[in-house]
Amino acid sequence: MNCPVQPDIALPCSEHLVKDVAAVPDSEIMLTSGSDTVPENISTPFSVAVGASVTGYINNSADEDWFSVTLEAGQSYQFTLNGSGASPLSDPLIRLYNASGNQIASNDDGGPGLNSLLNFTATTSGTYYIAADAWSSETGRYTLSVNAVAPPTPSSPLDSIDWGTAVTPASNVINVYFAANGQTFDGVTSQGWSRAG
Ligand SMILES: [Ca+2]
Ligand SMILES: [Ca+2]
Ligand SMILES: [Ca+2]
Repeated sequence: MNCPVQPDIALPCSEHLVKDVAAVPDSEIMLTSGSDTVPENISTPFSVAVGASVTGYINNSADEDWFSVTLEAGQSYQFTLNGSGASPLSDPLIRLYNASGNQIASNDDGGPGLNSLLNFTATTSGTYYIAADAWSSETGRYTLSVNAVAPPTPSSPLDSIDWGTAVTPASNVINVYFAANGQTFDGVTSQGWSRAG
């Protein structure tokens, strides 16, 4: 399929381009129920590369479509599953399986609307399977995407300061001191972090 390259424009043939990446057959892509061609187990011949997308179809209430994906230990990834195109899948559900085909993560509505978004940091390098599914018996077309992302930002130590006390500052400045027991700042003597109260 020769499609013109027009970045930032939703091309009519853009979905053919993503189809070609993963080589999902037309019988899966075209809007025909009952023509499921993407297996729901580790025998699937289809894959999706990191940084790529694939389009398919949830053909019936029992359908799941599995795509192998190679992940690297220590790398964080974001998987999205969105209803797309004509007859879009109305309520996607995304599942992540390990190399043995055991589910290790899933997400229903983490994306916009009822779409799915799953963040995952791999602890083991190798083959995983990312699967398109529907929350219930919905059928329809989907686009599944895999992207490497920066790891989640560590929690700020300030997040731990939540004693349920309303603070009404006299200005827009709140001073926070991490002080050892007995140290005094702003007229307040610390009781240390090991003591409650
Ligand atoms: Ca399918
Ligand atoms: Ca399937
Ligand atoms: Ca959903």
